[in-house]
Amino acid sequence: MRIDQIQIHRVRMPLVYPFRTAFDDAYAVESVLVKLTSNGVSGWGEAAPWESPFYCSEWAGGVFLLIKDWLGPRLLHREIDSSVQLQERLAPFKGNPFAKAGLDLAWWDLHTRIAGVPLWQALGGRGPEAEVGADFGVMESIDVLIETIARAFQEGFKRVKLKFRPGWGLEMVEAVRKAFPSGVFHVDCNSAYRLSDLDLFRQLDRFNLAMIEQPLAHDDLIDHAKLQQSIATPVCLDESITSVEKAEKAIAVGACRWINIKPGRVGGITTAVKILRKAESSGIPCWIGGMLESAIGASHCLALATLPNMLYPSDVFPSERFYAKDLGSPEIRLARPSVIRAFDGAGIACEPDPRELELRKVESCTLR
Ligand code: OSB
Ligand code: MG
Repeated sequence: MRIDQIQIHRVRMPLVYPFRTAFDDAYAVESVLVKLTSNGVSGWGEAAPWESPFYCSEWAGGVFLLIKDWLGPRLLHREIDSSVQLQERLAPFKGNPFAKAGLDLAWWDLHTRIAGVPLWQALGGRGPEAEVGADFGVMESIDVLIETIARAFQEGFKRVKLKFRPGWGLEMVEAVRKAFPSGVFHVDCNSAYRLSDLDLFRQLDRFNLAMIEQPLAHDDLIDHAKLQQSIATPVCLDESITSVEKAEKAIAVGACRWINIKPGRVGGITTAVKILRKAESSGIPCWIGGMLESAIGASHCLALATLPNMLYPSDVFPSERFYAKDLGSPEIRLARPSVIRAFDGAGIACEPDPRELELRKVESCTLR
């Protein structure tokens, strides 16, 4: 298909409550929406690296500029008939997986809309539904956290992810495990620790966590491999897996026993699927992570979450958990406890709500 037009919007979406992690206390999520148009049909993508380079080295303002000045012009007025071709055209630009993913996701939505099939089906999903988990950031107190977790288990969530950072660490996990002796939990450290904290992770072993997500530096593989050799709890990599090559190396050196795949962080759906296949053939299970995307990016995540070898509930959430009104329409809702169902229709079957987009837009541009 020939890419006739590329529209880019940087948006700022206020959260209903602050999301506190090891890298930031966030009150809003910044994200970049990308619309590719071919022959009058459009597809949408989303890149949500957030407002500042705290999670990774990219940020929404930079992603906007990069797509506008460099990546977009490489695709505009060209025949891009496969996602492999799209990735090849973007390959000369080093790194910047979120920016590339914005375009890759939009291409997949466009391609599957033209083909008239749902994205999950085109990718080889098991069905339109995927299991999702609950996820809680740092809270006012451990008591509040425990009440919140109790509610999540009552609502039927099968696993709970806990943010873990200095001051909200071992003691918190100990209290949670005591309150819920058989609950499935894992912690996400968002790269706040170093190998010199090995003793802390050895102590975590007694709490029978499903995994420890990204304990060490955001770009490290070697120390994670050393850590994994020294503890029983599986290590799951998030930040460190930024490409197919990084995933291959992580697996080769034994840096993890799980991989959290975020289509944004790995450069798109095309690369996410490759990582998933490589992991599967190496006996490494995966699950889908999230960046608090709007329903648009969340729909792409959900489509990936329906694939085989996704063996842990995903971080895809009902819109209302984070947003008073989702920028994407329709909004994401639970189909039943712990399960979200992809929207019926071709592609992701989700688009920005025009009024909401107008309200949340920070800057926009159209390449034609
Ligand atoms: O590390 O997985 C992460 C949100 C923003 C940036 C990074 C991360 C997260 C989450 C939230 O953990 C996942 C979610 O609740 O969707
Ligand atoms: Mg994470």
